[in-house]
Formats: sequence, structure tokens, C-alpha cells
Amino acid sequence: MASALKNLSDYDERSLKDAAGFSFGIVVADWNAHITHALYEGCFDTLAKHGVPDSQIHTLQVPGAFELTAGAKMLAEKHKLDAVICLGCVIKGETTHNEYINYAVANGLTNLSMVYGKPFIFGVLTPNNEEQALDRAGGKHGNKGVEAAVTAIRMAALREGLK
Ligand code: DLZ
Repeated sequence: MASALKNLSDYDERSLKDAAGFSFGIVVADWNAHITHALYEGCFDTLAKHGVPDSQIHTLQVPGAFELTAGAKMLAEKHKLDAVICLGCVIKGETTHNEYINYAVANGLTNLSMVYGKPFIFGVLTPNNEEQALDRAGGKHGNKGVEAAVTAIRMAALREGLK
């Protein structure tokens, strides 16, 4: 029997539900801004392309990726949101700072998802170097900000269907 499940690649943007009724938060970290702001553009444009009006997209800039969790909580408390998308880029350096930040954000966003019962999307690049980051911020591997927006719309639609 053929599988009823779709592949990830089947969830391209054409199959997405119209998202006009949803509200989203986007939290973007300013560290490595030339990368994260490109993620933001891809994310914002994708939400807009799927019908979300500007007035239903709430943006908050935070200093670094470590602050994404706190920023996401602030946005979720201030606005009635269907999902919060967190964008950052933590480039591996000489020390292990990247591991601490990445684990903290991943755990923080997971906790927020459980506490609020809504999606908090992990749109954080964790590259070994700047080239890998650029490849994922509009380069040869696409723009992960776009993927984060698609994930947010999918999860918001799933949650809506369960209500
Ligand atoms: C301190 C730091 C370092 C070394 N690297 C990054 C990075 O690559 N990406 C990023 O988003 N933030 C970095 N930060 C800053 C931390 O996320 C945070 O802003 C500070 O530790 C203050 O809490």
C-alpha cells in the first residue's frame, strides 16, 4: 500500500494554507546582522506572500541569539500570536560559546512551546563558518528564514485544526 504521508519536499509553498487570519511574531538577533537580517527578509516576505498583513506581523530585535527566548516570551505576552519565529546565527568560533547558546535557545523555545501551547520556531543557523551561513541566508542552500516562515504557517494551521 502506498504511504499516505507526504515527504518534506511536498510541503512547498504552493500547498500552504492561506495564512491571512494568522498573526505571527518574528524575533531577530542582531549578532551577525548581515546574515540574520537576510533571514528576516525571507521570513517576512514569505508570510506576506501567504496573505499575512503587515499589521499582523510583530517584529522584535534582540542583541544576540541568547536573547531570542526572552524576546519571544515578551512578544507572546504582548500580542495574540499564532506562532513566534526566532531568527539568529551563531557561528562556531575558537571556544564552545556556540554550543551553550544553541542548546539554551533550543531548550528555551521548546519550553515556551510547551508552556504557551503554540509554536515557537527555531530559525537559528548553527554554521561552522560564515560561508556556511551565507549559503543558508539566500545562497546555494536557500534562505532558512523562508523555511522558518513555512514551518510557522504549517504549525499554526495544524493548531487551528485541533482547536
Ligand atoms: C557573545 C556572542 C558570541 C561570541 N557569538 C554570538 C554569535 O555568533 N551569534 C549570536 O547571535 N550571538 C553571539 N553572542 C552574543 C550572545 O548571543 C548574547 O547576546 C550575549 O552573550 C549576551 O547575553
